[in-house]
This record gives sequence, structure tokens and C-alpha cells, in this order.
Amino acid sequence: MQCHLLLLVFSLGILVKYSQADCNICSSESNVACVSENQYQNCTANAIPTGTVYTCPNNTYCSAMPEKCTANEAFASCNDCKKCDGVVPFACTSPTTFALCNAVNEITSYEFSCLTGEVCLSQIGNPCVASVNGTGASCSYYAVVDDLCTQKASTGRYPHPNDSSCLKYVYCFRKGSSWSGNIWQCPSSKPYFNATTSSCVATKPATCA
Ligand SMILES: *[C@@H]1O[C@H](CO)[C@@H](O)[C@H](O)[C@H]1NC(C)=O
Ligand SMILES: *[C@@H]1O[C@H](CO)[C@@H](O)[C@H](O)[C@H]1NC(C)=O
Ligand SMILES: *[C@@H]1O[C@H](CO)[C@@H](O)[C@H](O)[C@H]1NC(C)=O
Ligand SMILES: *[C@@H]1O[C@H](CO)[C@@H](O)[C@H](O)[C@H]1NC(C)=O
Ligand SMILES: CC(=O)N[C@H]1CO[C@H](CO)[C@@H](O)[C@@H]1O
Repeated sequence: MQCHLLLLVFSLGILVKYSQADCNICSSESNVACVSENQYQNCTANAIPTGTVYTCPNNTYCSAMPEKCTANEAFASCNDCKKCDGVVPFACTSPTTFALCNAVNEITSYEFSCLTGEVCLSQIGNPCVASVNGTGASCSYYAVVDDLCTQKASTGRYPHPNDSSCLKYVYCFRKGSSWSGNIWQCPSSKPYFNATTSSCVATKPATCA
């Protein structure tokens, strides 16, 4: 009996440690950041998710655990987007927007934007927090890409619509009969995306956070 109780306490401890739904945040356990429910990126020494976006095997979720992808949904990260949980009175609807929740835990149409340089983070208290290098939002940056590229319908580089820090840009390309895209991070020598020239530059454009 006591042994079972200990096991339960131990399992709960693990659950709390790994089930924080961190999104776009580098995990010190795995050295990757979950960037959507089933995708992750490696992290730089500065703890910024960067480079290739890896997809977890089918029927697994990205997690902050050392094995990165898990079949156990309880350990899934990056699954707090567009969710009313009955505790936090709003839900993040994109990396930089949130909406109020109603009494039956549905997202209402009262939508608000965070200030420039902030990201939406599901937490008790303030929905918008200062973004450290474009990281930490509860919603995936990757969900917005296919929409953007369908709308642009042209190959090329575009500012990331939901990254006010200008560190990320979207490269759109044709994929069969539709449009798709990838998110790229500007290199650390030229960390900012200049929307006028569609290139990465060393000095921060005035319009960026
Ligand atoms: C990401 O990290 C893994 C494991 O350390 C490594 O094998 C892989 O080459 C890295 N990918 C990139 C794009 O750096
Ligand atoms: C994963 O699912 C996709 C879409 O259903 C399918 O095209 C792909 O072959 C699957 N991959 C594996 C390894 O089962
Ligand atoms: C943000 O990124 C820059 C450039 O990569 C880096 O120099 C800086 O230390 C980072 N800031 C934080 C708080 O991680
Ligand atoms: C982007 O680059 C152009 C050409 O170098 C420059 O004139 C412009 O000021 C830059 N844009 C911003 C917002 O800094
Ligand atoms: C998914 C999503 O809400 N994306 C938003 C990104 O930012 C643009 C422009 O700021 C919004 O129009 C999109 O709705």
C-alpha cells in the first residue's frame, strides 16, 4: 500500500515536471523546443529554437522529455493554443493574439492583440508577456505559414506575420497544386528581417520589437 502511494507521488511528480505544455521554449532535458504539437527544432546556445523543423513519428506528440516525442498525450507540449481550461479566463489564438473565454469554456469573438514585442502565453494573470527572442508563445508559429503562402501565391521571402521581433521570416514555395512555406530564423550575424529588401540585416528595423 505504502509502496503504491509512493509510486503515485513519484508519477505525479514526473507529470508535473513534464506536462507544462511549453511551446517555443527550449527544454534543458532534450535541448530541443516543441514548436507545434508534433514538431520540434534544435536550440542554439542562447536557447533559441532554430533550423530544421523535425516532425515526430505518427501518433506521437512533441514533449519536453529527453526522448522528444512521446505516445503519452499527458506529456505533450505545445497543446495550450486555442484552449479554454476553466482556470485561465482567456485563450491564446495565435502567437500574438488572445480571446476571452465564456462561462462554458468556449472561445468568444472578443479578440485582442498583444503589444509589439510581446507574445501570448497561457497562464494565470497577464496573457501577454515580453518575448525573449521570439520564443515562449503558447501557439505554434508554424500554423500560420500555409495560410500566409496561400495568400501570397508567389515564391519568395516574407516577414513572419506573428513575429514582431522580426527574427523569423517565411519562405513560400509551390508544393504540387498548392502553396506551402517554411519558417527560417535570420543568422546571428544578421539577426533581423528587413521587409523592404526581403533580406536579413544587422541593424534592427525601426518597426521591429
Ligand atoms: C539537431 O540535433 C541532433 C541531435 O543533437 C543532430 O543530430 C542534428 O544534426 C541537429 N540538426 C541540426 C539542423 O542542427
Ligand atoms: C504518417 O501519416 C501520414 C499521413 O497519414 C502518411 O502519409 C505517412 O506514410 C505515415 N508515416 C508513417 C511512418 O507511418
Ligand atoms: C537573443 O538573441 C541574441 C542573438 O542571437 C543573443 O545575443 C541574446 O543573448 C539573446 N537574448 C536572450 C535573453 O537570450
Ligand atoms: C530596409 O533596407 C532598406 C534598404 O537598405 C533601408 O532603406 C530601410 O531603411 C530598411 N528598413 C527598415 C525598416 O529599417
Ligand atoms: C493564426 C493567426 O491568428 N495569425 C495572425 C497573425 O498575424 C496576422 C496579422 O497581424 C493576423 O491577421 C493573423 O490572424
